[in-house]
Amino acid sequence: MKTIYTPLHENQDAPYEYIRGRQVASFEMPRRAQLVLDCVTSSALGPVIAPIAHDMAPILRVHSPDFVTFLSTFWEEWHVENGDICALPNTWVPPRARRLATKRPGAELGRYCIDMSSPILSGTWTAARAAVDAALTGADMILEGGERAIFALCRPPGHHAGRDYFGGYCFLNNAAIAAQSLRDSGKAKVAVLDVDYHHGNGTQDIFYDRDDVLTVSIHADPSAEYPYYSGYPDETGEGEGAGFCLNLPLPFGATYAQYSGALSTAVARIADFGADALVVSLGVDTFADDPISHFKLFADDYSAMGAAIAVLGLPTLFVMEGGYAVEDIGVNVVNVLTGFETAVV
Ligand code: Q9C
Ligand code: ZN
Repeated sequence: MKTIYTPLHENQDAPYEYIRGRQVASFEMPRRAQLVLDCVTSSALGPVIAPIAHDMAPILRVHSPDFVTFLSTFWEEWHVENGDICALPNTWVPPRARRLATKRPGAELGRYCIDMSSPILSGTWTAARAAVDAALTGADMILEGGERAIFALCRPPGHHAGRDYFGGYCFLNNAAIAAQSLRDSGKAKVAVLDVDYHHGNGTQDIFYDRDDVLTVSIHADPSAEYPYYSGYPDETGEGEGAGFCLNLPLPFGATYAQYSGALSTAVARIADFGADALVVSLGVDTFADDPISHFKLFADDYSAMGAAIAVLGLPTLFVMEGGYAVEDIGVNVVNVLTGFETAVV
């Protein structure tokens, strides 16, 4: 399996985030992707390839023009007012606000940002664009190269970013943009399987009214865990998309014994859907030692996870999402990918 990687992700290097009112060192950091790369390189997985630059068109198939304009121009305006300090909102749009447009970049932040874990820095746009390029290059290789599976080693992650908002360390939704690109290039039905510990709220939101992209997410019960306001089993899609969204929340403390049951349900739904291609939002923050999460998966469980996904027999694009036990995420990610490859018949 080929891995798509570029060091441009290092341009997103957040100095801090806020958890329970306290400023703490950011859990989402460049070293994450560097260590995953090291494990890929020292494994027998396959070659590492640089992404090909894509234009804005595939991004605008998923994100709104005003949001994309904001993300791509914001730093310049903020920097004039505030210098090199990273940008976090201190004001959010209240319910029933009568006016959205303002003259201040700080106020614009509160319109598009959903939390305080995702500061915008001078390099954020460069890094977010590079992550999209990695995911799109992977999608291209599946379409044109006839590859069975590709690993897009993306950073910053993407699954919390919606059509017109960012947060949860995510700016552009790499997996959703890749899924849409697969659709636009001829795959009639695409499934997104999100195994990150957190609900893939952005991906769900983007495809919620669509019957051509099935979204399935296995995650911590959102009544107790970020992103809180979505990820419940009664969210099943709307309009044309009714029945094409599946949420499988699990309680804190879930082990692979519980997780594998949800994964079987997810795989069965994707098979029943008749997907022509699969995008896996691959977070390994389900790991027992993850510093911000509460599941209990271990290294070997990730091999089993990869094998369970391979059973679908689909062209599969793995897109890196979360995972914050930095020293362990490389092994866990490579175990998923190797488990997948070993199981392929
Ligand atoms: N105690 C990803 O894994 N902070 N994002 C939550 C709750 C945001 C995680 C704090 C976590 C975002 C891609
Ligand atoms: Zn996560």
